Amino acid sequence: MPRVETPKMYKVILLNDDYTPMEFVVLILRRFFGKNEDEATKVMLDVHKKGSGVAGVFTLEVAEMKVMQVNQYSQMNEHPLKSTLEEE
Ligand code: TYC
Repeated sequence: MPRVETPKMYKVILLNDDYTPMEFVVLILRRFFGKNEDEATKVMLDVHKKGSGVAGVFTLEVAEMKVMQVNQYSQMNEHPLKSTLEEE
């Protein structure tokens, strides 16, 4: 058992839907997850094809904030895009 506990990490999962424009998902990945255009496009297409995908991995507080930001920003722009948390 290590003496210093490493914090549990959480995946922020993006969910696919039929209506959110691809460019908007790319924008989300750049704005909130620090991805460049190429990385963001790759993750977006992965989600589009497989139904869900990992936008990033964070400690609980940070992951919760990212999920809120994604869901709020999508709602504000009237897109159904949703994200959720999953323990790593
Ligand atoms: N499926 C969407 C489309 O065809 C694009 C999309 C990708 C939406 C990823 C959400 O998390 C998502 N416009």
